[in-house]
Amino acid sequence: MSDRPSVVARLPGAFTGASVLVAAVNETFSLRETVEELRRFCRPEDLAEILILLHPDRTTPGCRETAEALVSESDGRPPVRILYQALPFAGGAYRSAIPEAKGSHCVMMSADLETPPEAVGRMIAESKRAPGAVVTASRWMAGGGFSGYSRVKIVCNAIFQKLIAAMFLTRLSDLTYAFRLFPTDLLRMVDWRELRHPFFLETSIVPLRLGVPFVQIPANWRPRAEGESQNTFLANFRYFRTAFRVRFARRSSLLREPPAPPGKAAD
Ligand SMILES: Nc1nc2c(ncn2[C@@H]2O[C@H](COP(=O)(O)OP(=O)(O)O)[C@@H](O)[C@H]2O)c(=O)[nH]1
Ligand SMILES: [Mg+2]
Repeated sequence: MSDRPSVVARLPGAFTGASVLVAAVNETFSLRETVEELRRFCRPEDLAEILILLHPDRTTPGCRETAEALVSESDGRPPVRILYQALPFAGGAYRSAIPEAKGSHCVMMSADLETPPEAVGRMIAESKRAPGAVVTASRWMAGGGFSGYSRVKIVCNAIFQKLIAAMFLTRLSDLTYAFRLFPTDLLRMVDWRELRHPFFLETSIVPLRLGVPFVQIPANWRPRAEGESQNTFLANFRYFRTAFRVRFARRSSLLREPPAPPGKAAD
């Protein structure tokens, strides 16, 4: 039996506020600009909170100090909080925040300005129109793009996007950009498996397999001006393993165990 109707039926009927999840390891002025631009481009009532996700050991002292300063400068509109990840790596940072988020929706973005904060206001506007949808940013749509990406990387990215889109029968043009808005209930329903960068693919292809609607908006990627990426070129091959696993998984295996019905849990 298909799980599709049950998942879609459990998605929210309204947008009431976004928890913006900003993972950071070695960003200082880029993290500050990210938070300041979020406040500039979003209405305070649309942001439930900004959660800065730090690694307890690997986040640099400068990055932690910037995060602490942003928390103490915040006037509570929206609240800015630091969350130390309980699971490792980039995917683990976002996954650790899922149980904590207070918003009806969560935005996954970076602290290195490769995910332009300007687009978050546009994501929220789309989410108000379609609260049950995932709103995803695309660098391959008109109005979006890559600046400062080598030609070889752009060609590899284009080929990869087309292969995965064909596997999942989707017209979405950017399945790996770590820049999306999700209904929080959806994030809580899925049994996420990836801890590293393939989490950024898993978060597009699992909702696709579950029949969740998507809205795509353009966004411009530009390379970070500070710190280094935590990803390596060879690690990109791990994305194929994720794609095959999710493509051929039973839909029900992509979901967490549903809570036991009342009266069955006590024995
Ligand atoms: N808290 C936390 N953040 C991470 C970790 N790995 C990467 N990030 C952050 O996640 C975002 C995306 O990672 P990045 O290394 O830039 O990957 P790339 O953009 O794919 O090259 C950046 O803001 C990183 O600082 C991690 O292990 N923990
Ligand atoms: Mg980056």
